[in-house]
Amino acid sequence: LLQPTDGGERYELFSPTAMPKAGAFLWNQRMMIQITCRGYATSQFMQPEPAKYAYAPTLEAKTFMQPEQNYYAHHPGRFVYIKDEETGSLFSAPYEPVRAPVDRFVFSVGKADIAWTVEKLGIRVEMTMMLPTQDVAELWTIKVTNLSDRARKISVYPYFPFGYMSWMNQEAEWDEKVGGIVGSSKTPYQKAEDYPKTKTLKDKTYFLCETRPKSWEARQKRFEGEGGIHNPSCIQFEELSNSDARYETPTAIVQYRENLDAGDERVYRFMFGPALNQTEILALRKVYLSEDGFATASRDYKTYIAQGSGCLKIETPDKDLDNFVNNWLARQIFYHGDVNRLTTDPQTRNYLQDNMGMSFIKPKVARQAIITAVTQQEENGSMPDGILLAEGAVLKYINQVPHTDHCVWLPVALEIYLAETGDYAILDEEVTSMYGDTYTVFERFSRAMEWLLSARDDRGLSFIAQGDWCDPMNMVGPRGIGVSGWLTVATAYALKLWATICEKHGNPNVAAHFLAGVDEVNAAANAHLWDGDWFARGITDDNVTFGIKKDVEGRIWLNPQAWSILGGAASQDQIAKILPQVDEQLSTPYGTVMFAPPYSGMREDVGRVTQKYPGQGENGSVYNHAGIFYVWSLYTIGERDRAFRILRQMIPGPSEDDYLQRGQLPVYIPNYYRGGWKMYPRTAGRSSQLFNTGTVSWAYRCFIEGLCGLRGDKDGLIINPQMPSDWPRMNVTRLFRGAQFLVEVVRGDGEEVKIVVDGKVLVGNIVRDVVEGRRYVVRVEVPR
Ligand code: CEZ
Repeated sequence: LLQPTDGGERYELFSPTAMPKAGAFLWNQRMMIQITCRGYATSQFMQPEPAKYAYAPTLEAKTFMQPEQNYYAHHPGRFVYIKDEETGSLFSAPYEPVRAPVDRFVFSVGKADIAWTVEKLGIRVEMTMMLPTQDVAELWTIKVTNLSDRARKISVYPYFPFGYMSWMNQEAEWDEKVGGIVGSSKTPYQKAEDYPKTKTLKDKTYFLCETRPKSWEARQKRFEGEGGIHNPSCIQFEELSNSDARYETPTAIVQYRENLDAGDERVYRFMFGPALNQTEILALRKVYLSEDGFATASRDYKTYIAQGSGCLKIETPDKDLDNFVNNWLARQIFYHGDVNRLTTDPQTRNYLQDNMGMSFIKPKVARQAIITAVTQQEENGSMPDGILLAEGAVLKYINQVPHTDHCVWLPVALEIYLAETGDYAILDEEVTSMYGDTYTVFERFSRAMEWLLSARDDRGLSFIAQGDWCDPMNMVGPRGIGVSGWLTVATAYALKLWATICEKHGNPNVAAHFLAGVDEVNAAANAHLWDGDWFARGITDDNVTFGIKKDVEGRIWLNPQAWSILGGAASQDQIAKILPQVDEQLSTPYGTVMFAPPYSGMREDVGRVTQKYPGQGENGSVYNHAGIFYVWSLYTIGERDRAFRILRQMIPGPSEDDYLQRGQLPVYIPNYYRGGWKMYPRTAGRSSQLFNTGTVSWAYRCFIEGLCGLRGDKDGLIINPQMPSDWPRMNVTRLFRGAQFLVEVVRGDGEEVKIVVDGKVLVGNIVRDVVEGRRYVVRVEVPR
């Protein structure tokens, strides 16, 4: 079904039908594309707001990626039809639109390219897609080989549908000057004041051919004729009709007619993307559309992707795990942190968490993000719902709904950054905000923590307004009374982290002040939210506590448990009660669900989350972001086996059944897998296929600081591996502050952990004064 190749550099899938939605993604700072094994693609680019250049055949609302995206015959995609001119037989690569069973199929996902090999009728088609590092363009190579032992006559038809570009104005035709089909449109708008903005939008889509084709077609209807997309009428003729599209759905399809001797091959190159005008298209063509141009772009892009290789390589008894951690996880973090999910107003919590992951990859980026975030701190110390990253950007969609948790993520992100870099100097930097007030970073953080302390009710519980981490929990506190159980215990965690940083920065008084706050908040949580065996999720505007034993739906939620462990609200005794409840009520073979049972219908005092499909999204799925908080909390209390089990479940595989059920390749962690394991076993475990998720920064930290136990501190590197109890050994290479740590963890005979660094027994478990450029050889013996 599938396997890693090239030492884990690539993953190959051998069926277009077993996991039809399985796909992969590529990105650069201005665009991204997700493409399935069958050839369907979803892409967007920034100008500066997200826009498309290949559209659905009907008008699409402005959504970008949907969970479990459904694909239909006319979904945008990138395809090649192959016709045997002697017999008239037809197939297409990668698989759509013809859907003819092929003799051989390989979908090969690389870090810097995505490729297919498809064989049928004695013809091999190899398709490869990559992106340039700077420009918005897809670079496609299509190679066709005659595998049979006789001469063949075939036609090759690359087909890159443009879709319904605009209801105001759209057309397409072959443009001799640029050497390709160009679709032109006007982005629809209605308000006169929007006109100036639309003038500079890239409303053209180009499909450029390095080699001049024999014929072309730009009119979708004409191309398909009565045969339809699976067997287009136009392809039955000797040539395409060279017909333009005049306010008709535009498309791009071209024909190459070839006589191939046995073993002969042809290589074609194409470019696909958006542009403002012909000049821009010509410039792009000049730079890229040649063998050399592609080779240079490929080298550059590989270098770009390699910047996201991360700081950890592991060798454990679990080879599939090694593969994911060593090859794919850091890449996904790099995507998040380098392009901020391609939005101009990332949610503040996402922005901070995505960048906290960058602490392990490109710490300078993380540093800058922390500064950028506090530059947008409100005058009262709170944080806005989104961080504006482009000129003219505004808060949109979910960022117009008031959420009260954003300050929490400041110390969470900062702590990781400081642990990794030791750069406490950041705290003394002065930052003038967009409102004109000036404070040091230290002061800004303290102000944010004060705000968290202030945003509580008489009982000492944190107000929720229209949401906390859980975006769609919008009706618990719209009247300004309801409180969040999670945010309360999370406030304690944030204050605790901040107090620890204050301490290390030499501000014991401030630390003491916030530690007193921690105690106060935790006491309030215990007084009002402890339900006997776990913490409640919140209390509504009408003073109804929920997420408790007597609830039939939404009975126990993961987040309050995880964060009460982290923040200290949960005592040892309470933790001993919580963990088995989570095991029993929330565990599934695909991970730990974020609450159970899922809601079957609207609960008006909880909100939109209860209206999502049971087991989907926030309504009780295996929401990996919530799961990973729990994993981290388990590592902080030494629950190594529980932690590892849940961490491992975030990665698809390694059994074939598991892959089929999740339907996803192990090249990223998705935001959720379907829950409802007892209710709907058929769909449980199914991947959302969404690779935007705050999970990955935490997952990396769980591997580095939890499993491998190689966590930075102000003075050096703390060594505290937490191997699952059935592993005999593991080897780890960890880059840390410019030094390299080669760590071997084995089971020793002693009762205590023994650490030997460069042949000398280490007293304590911290390697101090780490020297840049040095290599440390560490051997850790852990008890059996
Ligand atoms: O978005 C995520 C957010 O990006 O949902 C998380 C939240 O913490 C992240 O910041 C949990 O709510 O609006 C919706 O209903 C969507 O479900 C989004 O909230 C959700 C999507 O999963 C994003 O892919």
